[in-house]
Amino acid sequence: MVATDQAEPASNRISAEKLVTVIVEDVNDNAPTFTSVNAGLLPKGAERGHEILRVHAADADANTNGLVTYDLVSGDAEIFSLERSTGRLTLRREMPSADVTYHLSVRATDEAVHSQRKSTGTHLTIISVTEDMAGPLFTKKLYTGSVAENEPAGTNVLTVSARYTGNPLADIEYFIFNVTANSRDVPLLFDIDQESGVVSTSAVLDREADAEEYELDIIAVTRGTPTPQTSVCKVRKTKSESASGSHYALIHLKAKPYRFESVSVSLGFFTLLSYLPDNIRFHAVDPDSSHR
Ligand SMILES: [Ca+2]
Ligand SMILES: [Ca+2]
Repeated sequence: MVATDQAEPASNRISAEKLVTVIVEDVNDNAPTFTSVNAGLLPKGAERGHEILRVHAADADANTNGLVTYDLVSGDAEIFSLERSTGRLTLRREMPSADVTYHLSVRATDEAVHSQRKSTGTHLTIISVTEDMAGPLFTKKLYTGSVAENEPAGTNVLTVSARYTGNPLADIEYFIFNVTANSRDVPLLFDIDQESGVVSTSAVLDREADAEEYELDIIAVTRGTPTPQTSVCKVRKTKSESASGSHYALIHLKAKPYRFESVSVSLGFFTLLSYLPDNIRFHAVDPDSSHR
């Protein structure tokens, strides 16, 4: 820093120099943002301590301003335990029967000084599943959708749809309960509309930064019927490149032959699930890559 007097003429001015160190302190201007799925499966007979899912929220601030902890705000705290620092949601006690769907509210809060603390809430649906029933079918064995790379979050990719022949009018709801890339859990990059089954992006898909392959597991839950089922969709995003420079990525969703597992939900909101592991698959083709 230099201070100069305003003497005239300017050649008579005298100045003094001082070295000043400026410390920029982080302001807590970001609230945590959830990046984990908002549905989990609870298998019949799950034991005490069983991990259902891990909630995770990102916070872009530095140090304690970006350090996130988790709380279970409402919903059966006597059954579920949410580990404050890790976000692990586990069972507090053994679950002999699988007949309920639970709705939980959780909150992520950063560790900024109390007056500047920011938090975000989300809802979780925990769906009990067993392996002794069959249920509805997805309406197609092959779903195909496309989304351009760098499209904004919220771009529709495709729609999944299941019907229960026992009650074709039954309402079915859809949840994403698992997202993996190369067999590892990754942040949720897709949303599903609970009622319409429309799968959309929840972030900008960037081929260069993202994994080559994603798998997305979707469960369908039917209301108002006694027979439950579940279903799984696989998202696969593969690299390829073209000289066209058109920056376009296609995502195809493919269904494998159905394999039923699961499920009974007799109490609570939902009464029917359908479960089709390895059922559906996305392929993404990016003309930025040279080969298909
Ligand atoms: Ca923060
Ligand atoms: Ca900040």
